[in-house]
Amino acid sequence: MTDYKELVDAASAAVGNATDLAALGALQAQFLGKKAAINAAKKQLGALDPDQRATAGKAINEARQQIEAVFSDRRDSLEQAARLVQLEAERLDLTEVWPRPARGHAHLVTQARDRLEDVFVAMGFTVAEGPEVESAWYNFEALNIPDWHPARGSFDTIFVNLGEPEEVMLRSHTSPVQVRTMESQEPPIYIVAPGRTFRTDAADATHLPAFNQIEGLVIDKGITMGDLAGTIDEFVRTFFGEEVKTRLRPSYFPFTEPSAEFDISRDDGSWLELGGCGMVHPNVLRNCGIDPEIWQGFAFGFGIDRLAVMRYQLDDIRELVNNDVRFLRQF
Ligand code: FA5
Repeated sequence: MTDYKELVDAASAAVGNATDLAALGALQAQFLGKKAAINAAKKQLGALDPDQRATAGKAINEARQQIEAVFSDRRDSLEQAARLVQLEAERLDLTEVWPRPARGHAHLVTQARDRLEDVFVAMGFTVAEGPEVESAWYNFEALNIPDWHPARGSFDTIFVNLGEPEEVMLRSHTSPVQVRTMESQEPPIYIVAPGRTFRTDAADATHLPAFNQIEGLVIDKGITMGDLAGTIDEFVRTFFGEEVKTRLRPSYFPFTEPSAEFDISRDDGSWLELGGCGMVHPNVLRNCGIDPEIWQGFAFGFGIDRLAVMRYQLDDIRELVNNDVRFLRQF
């Protein structure tokens, strides 16, 4: 009877050195395959006495089981290692890229517009809108500017090739939204209407052909010029700071009477024109179906781009549309 312990130890040592499943498979053929020592021993059992055969057979089976157990344990751990390698290889890196690419932000005219809306909404106004392509009725006539009126020329209007000549245009101011609002809402009315406006103006340090205005309109009972002055003063102080002063200067607009231009004070003591304003002309109220004997109101309109230039102390209004990222990033 052969001592099989050596064989089991040899298998165990060899298996311990197998570092992958392929190597283990080769060893398995060597220790448990047809030509393996353990199987050769089995074949020789027939030559033994029945007594010895039983004992030897039992020893061979035990040794075989031990060798199989050695292989099975090793296979388990190699398979587990192979799974980990595969998992690692297939792993998707879902962590964020760091440092993060820089995020964009709203353009400074949009920021100014948003802030203006906030300031007026806090004062009890709602935000209204109107189309950028307008008819002569909304842009001029309803606003008390008939086609013979010299003020029509001062708006440097960009006409659209539609309908009768000079009948359809890109709106030259946000004042048409006054008319649209009064036509569709019953007073009292407290609205602001920011939006894009267009004129044939050539671009220079203080002009753009496409710019932004914000319109304000209040229609209620017993409204006076004092309410207008107070509203403008309140808005300017909220937007620019307590130290900034406002003043109204007599002016002329066909759609307001009396009319004024409003200025804000600058650090050096000079004044900067921000926009126009006045008490809504009775003809405008009538054109919109509102009885001027019962309702009064004021309106104002000013340039948002000019306001941004003032607030951020820019040298040239064209900076706002050059789209130079190095400039825009600063705000
Ligand atoms: C008007 O447009 C009137 N609708 C304002 C108004 C509303 C008066 C309600 C009374 C009652 P004006 O043409 O002055 O007015 O323009 C108003 C403001 O728009 C100017 O003060 C200026 O801030 C801005 N603005 C005008 N043209 C340009 C331009 N080409 N580029 C940039 N801003 C401009």
